[in-house]
Amino acid sequence: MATKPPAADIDESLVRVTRPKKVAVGVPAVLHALQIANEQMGVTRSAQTLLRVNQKDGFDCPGCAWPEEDKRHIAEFCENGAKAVAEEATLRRVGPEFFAEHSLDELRAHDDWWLGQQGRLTHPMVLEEGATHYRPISWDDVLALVADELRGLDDPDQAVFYTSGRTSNEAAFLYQLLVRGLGTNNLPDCSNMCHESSGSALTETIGIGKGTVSIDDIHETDLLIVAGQNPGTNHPRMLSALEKAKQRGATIIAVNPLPEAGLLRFENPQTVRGVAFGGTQLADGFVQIRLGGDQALFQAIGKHLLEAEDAAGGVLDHEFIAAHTSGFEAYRQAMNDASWPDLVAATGIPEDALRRVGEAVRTSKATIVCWAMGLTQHKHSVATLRDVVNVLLLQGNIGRAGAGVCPVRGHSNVQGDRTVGIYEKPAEAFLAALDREFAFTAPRAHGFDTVEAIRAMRDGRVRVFVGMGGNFVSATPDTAVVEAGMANVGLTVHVSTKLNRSHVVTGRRALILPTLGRTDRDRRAGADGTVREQRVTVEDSMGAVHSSRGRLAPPSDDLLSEVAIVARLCELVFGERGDAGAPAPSAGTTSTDRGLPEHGAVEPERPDPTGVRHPRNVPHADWAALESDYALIRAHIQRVIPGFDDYEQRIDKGRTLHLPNGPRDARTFATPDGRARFTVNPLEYPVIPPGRLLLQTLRSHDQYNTTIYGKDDRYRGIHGGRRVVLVNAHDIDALGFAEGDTVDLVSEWAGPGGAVEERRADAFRVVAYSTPRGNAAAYYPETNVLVPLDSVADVSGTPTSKSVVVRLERRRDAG
Ligand SMILES: Nc1nc2c(c(=O)[nH]1)N[C@H]1C(S)=C(S)[C@@H](COP(=O)(O)OP(=O)(O)OC[C@H]3O[C@@H](n4cnc5c(=O)[nH]c(N)nc54)[C@H](O)[C@@H]3O)O[C@H]1N2
Ligand SMILES: Nc1nc2c(c(=O)[nH]1)N[C@H]1C(S)=C(S)[C@@H](COP(=O)(O)OP(=O)(O)OC[C@H]3O[C@@H](n4cnc5c(=O)[nH]c(N)nc54)[C@H](O)[C@@H]3O)O[C@H]1N2
Ligand SMILES: [Mo]
Repeated sequence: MATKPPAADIDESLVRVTRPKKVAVGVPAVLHALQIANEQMGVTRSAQTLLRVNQKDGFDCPGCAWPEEDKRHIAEFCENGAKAVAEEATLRRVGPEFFAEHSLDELRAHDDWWLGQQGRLTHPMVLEEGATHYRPISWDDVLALVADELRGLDDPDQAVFYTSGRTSNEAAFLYQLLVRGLGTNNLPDCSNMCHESSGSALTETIGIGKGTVSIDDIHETDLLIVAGQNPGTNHPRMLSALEKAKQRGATIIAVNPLPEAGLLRFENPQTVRGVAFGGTQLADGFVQIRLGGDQALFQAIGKHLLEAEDAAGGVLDHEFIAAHTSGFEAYRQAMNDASWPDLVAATGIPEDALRRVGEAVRTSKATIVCWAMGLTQHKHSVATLRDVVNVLLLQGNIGRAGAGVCPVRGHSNVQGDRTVGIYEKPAEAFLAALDREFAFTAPRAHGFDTVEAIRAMRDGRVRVFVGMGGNFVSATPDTAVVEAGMANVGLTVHVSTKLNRSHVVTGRRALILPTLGRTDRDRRAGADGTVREQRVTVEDSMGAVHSSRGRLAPPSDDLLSEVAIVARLCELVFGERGDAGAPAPSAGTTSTDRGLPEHGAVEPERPDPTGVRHPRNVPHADWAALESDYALIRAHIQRVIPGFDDYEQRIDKGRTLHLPNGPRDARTFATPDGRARFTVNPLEYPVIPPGRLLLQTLRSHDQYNTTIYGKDDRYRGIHGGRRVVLVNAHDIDALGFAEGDTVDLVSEWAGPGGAVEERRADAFRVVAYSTPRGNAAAYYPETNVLVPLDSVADVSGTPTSKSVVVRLERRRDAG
């Protein structure tokens, strides 16, 4: 069974543990990246490729969503960006012979690392019901099969369309149009498991679900709080920006249960100084907070600021509060009532230390709070982030230089995908614009997010699952439930670059549609036969959109881009220009009988802008033209989504299009009362039952989400294995274990009826590590099996991957 750890990975006696590193990056990092790149790509291709990352005429690094600096280094890449590129630009191939050689059962027995190591997918493949092996299939046949299946649904809500955040704006926009044209908003995405809590909290409080700072603000700030984020591993280019801020006199405070290397000291491989003089000390303060204690920390800061204001004044920005906010008095009252002992209990930080953080904020002229998964993957994440906003509003730290909120996104285009419509709860204004542009009526009912999609799969309500990138089976919580749910689906379809677990844990029938990645050259032939090289666009974590163009020969001539795959599906499902495709309706059948969408009160015939009359409620566009010229897709985006005026010109020659951001640009807030909102959020924090630990599931230095590059976690001193659990030495002792013991992790979750459900992950080696008492850490995705499907954040529905109650159990078979 796929949920069992593959045998090759389980001998954790092989793991070596050394002292964690205090310095991030530097020469060893560059050497390690080059070694991986050379293994995967060879020396010449490595040099060619790495020099093009994030250059103005090059491709956007698929690694993370941290923005590029305006002045780019010759090699604007980091160790982990280089690994992400090497993973994609590898010379290894997974073609029909590979699938003939390896049965599904055999592939299932391998771990994610092995699957990913096999190379790039090169041919469309089909797994027929009951078959033991995938076999090759032509593009025409495979796309016809998908289109038939989609048109044959009784109800479009029986299909689920997942997106992972590497998909370009162009592909994502077309994809959401396909989905809405079918008649559903079932568009779950990786964001649901990632920054959804940020989007929820920021939209409610400041009226936009995005951050409000630019890279210049980071450089110019006075105080940076980096909470719940490990940039040394996950956003290494951010360290250069932190270094610059630091050199200009900023104070940096790291808030984390773990002393992460990159936050403590940084050697910049791109400056001689960085390497020669032992690096810059980045964080001035390290708050070793308990898991889930951040809401309390920000309440403590707010309380401290309000007390200081009462004592001597001069702390709050009264003008800003009066002109731009609402709800201040209620917030002030709530902080007045907050109790220091509670705030201390929740954070594990003494009152005087909490007040010192408060003082740093009080005396700061401009403050930015950056965060990532440590703040978004808890039950009370939305409340926590509302309290972050409260603190910033007190001093007017939104919409001025060097100040603001900075959720640091993960996938390189996850923010762009949401901007162009990958969302299960689309806004009415967006849908109305879509309706006008494509002469149809998009469905209004909300669709499934990731967790709801899994529930529907579990309950047998999903007939077709499409994954636009990503690795749904491994990335989602409650692996056993997801695997069983997948098996309930009639057809699973994955548009992918690399082999992963979702290709081997499938629906009754399964398809693999191989596609181009960021680094691949994308040439499309137009109607006139001329072949043009295409570019795509992506949006970084700070709302800056720029173009990306791959330059490498694709892994096979037989690959279609994501855009081409979706455009062809649109044509097959909706017909050329939206008027052919399906057989003409015979008398007496409704569009639903024919498996065609029927939603809302749609007129049976509606004119389209070209004057042609169309019988059905489907979007109308020249799909073939869109496939052969992506600029035409951008023209549609420009007409549907505000802020993309002159899209084409503004991304030309490596230029950047900065999307409008009301709070940042003009202190305008698109909330119901037009003001930024102070909110009152009752304090929450996890209470750990006796004899149990609270487990966070996190990334090692050698992985990109479910893609495992290797089995080391260099900065944390773990080598040669991933099944380790990091525990405070006193807890190891108190629980009756010893360092090096092998244990099972058993999660405990009180289900709906109150009965405690248990989930088990086998064979982890216990490692003593600096983490607060009661807290533990282990790697994702091996531990996803422990995260209960119903354990999600309030409001945002994000799985609580940083907050899983576990007990350690000695392995029964251990000697
Ligand atoms: N190389 C590489 N780069 C990546 C990725 C990758 O896998 N590899 N993934 C990409 C993606 S999709 C994302 S979303 C980002 C993820 O970037 P991160 O959020 O940095 O990723 P995690 O490894 O989940 O790390 C969570 C951090 O928060 C801390 N933390 C956990 N719980 C708490 C808490 O309750 N409070 C506080 N204050 N801290 C806490 C952890 O100790 C850890 O340092 O990185 C992106 N970039
Ligand atoms: N327990 C736990 N679970 C988590 C998290 C956690 O911290 N803890 N983090 C969550 C987070 S933040 C995220 S973002 C999700 C990530 O969830 P996903 O985005 O679903 O997972 P990835 O591992 O990033 O997906 C990798 C796969 O994407 C495909 N791929 C790569 N590049 C491309 C491309 O350009 N096009 C296409 N079509 N396919 C491509 C490859 O086939 C590769 O195998 O996981 C979440 N799950
Ligand atoms: Mo993410």
